[in-house]
Amino acid sequence: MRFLTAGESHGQALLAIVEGLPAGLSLDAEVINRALARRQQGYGRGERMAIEADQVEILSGVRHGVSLGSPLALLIRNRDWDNWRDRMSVAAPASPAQPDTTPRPGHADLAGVLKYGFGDVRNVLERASARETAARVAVGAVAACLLAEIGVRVVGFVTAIGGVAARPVWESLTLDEIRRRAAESPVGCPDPEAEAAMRAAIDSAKSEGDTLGGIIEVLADGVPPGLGSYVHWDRRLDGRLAQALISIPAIKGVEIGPAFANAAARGSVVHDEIKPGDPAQGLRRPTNRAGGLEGGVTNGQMLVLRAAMKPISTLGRPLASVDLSTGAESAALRERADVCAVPAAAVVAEAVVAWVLAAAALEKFGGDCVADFRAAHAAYLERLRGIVGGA
Ligand code: EPS
Repeated sequence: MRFLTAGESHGQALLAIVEGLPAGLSLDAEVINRALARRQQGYGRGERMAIEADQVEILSGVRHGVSLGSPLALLIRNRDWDNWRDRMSVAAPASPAQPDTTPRPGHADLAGVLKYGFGDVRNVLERASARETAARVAVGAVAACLLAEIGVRVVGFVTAIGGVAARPVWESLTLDEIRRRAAESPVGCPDPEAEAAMRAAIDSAKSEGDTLGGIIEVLADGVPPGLGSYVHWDRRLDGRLAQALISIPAIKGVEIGPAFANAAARGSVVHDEIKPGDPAQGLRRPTNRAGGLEGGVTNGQMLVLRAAMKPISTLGRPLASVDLSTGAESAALRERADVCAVPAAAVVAEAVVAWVLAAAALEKFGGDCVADFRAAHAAYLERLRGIVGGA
């Protein structure tokens, strides 16, 4: 299963094409729209989100609410396109707008103009924009539908904004409860006590023309052991998950389980002992410090991933830059932008993890149609039940 996206931030639309989705999967645009709406929310978002009301149009691959096994084409129109028809026109305009020539430190601006030979930073920032993540959320919502067929659930939420960290209240909650709390929180965080301090940090950054990053956690339960493989570097699921997470704009670090704390501890208190007794496998793991992955393969434990997001690079009080048209020092370009998009990035992180897990599950269980996929999954779990003492 694979997908591609297309679209510029202020172009006509975003488009995603998903290939390899099995036939027989119930798909409802409203399920995708709910994920899109979650991504649009979050304290600290800018004015753009008041313009957009992201809705998916399923153009192909579904008939009568059920996937056909043919390519799925998903379209999300940009409402803001109406305000950008001239500046973003496909055909050459009669009188072109002034180019943007002062790249923002931290954005793709400078690297992009150097790489592609552009004289206008806009040619870079339109595609480098995090607007593209709306398409990934739509694709991730489809992946989550496939995962639900085998009882896998994924949830992403915020654990820190700026320097404000939440208490780990979610450790005693079900994934559904975490999801509910995160969805109700304006900062996407299941700890209501941290919320006020996070909002205050965002307000303070905004009033000073500044921006904030934060930390996201993604959990997945119901993940069967055996997704991914240790046989080649590019089949290791830890690597694939880290790549997917770090490909989200502004994500700069990924952690699997408490990886950085583990690095400071001894092996005897890091590795999860194996004990007899779980009804599903005959084995159980009293701890989960591996974050659900050993040897690049899922081990049947809860998947625990964290991602660090840097502060957004478009600042109200811009940093120093150079005007590429003159070579003179100049403040970096100032665009309308978000102060903090960590809550939105948590929804994106959930989507990309769902995608990687769905793709890995499809590799493991195969199937041109969902019934085959489910049957292979059930047969596999049945084999695992007899594994202890049977080998
Ligand atoms: C973004 C800049 C802002 C964000 C945008 C990402 O957009 P605009 O320049 O139109 O105000 O709102 O994010 C989205 C549009 C979105 O849907 O998440 C950037 O420069 O990356």
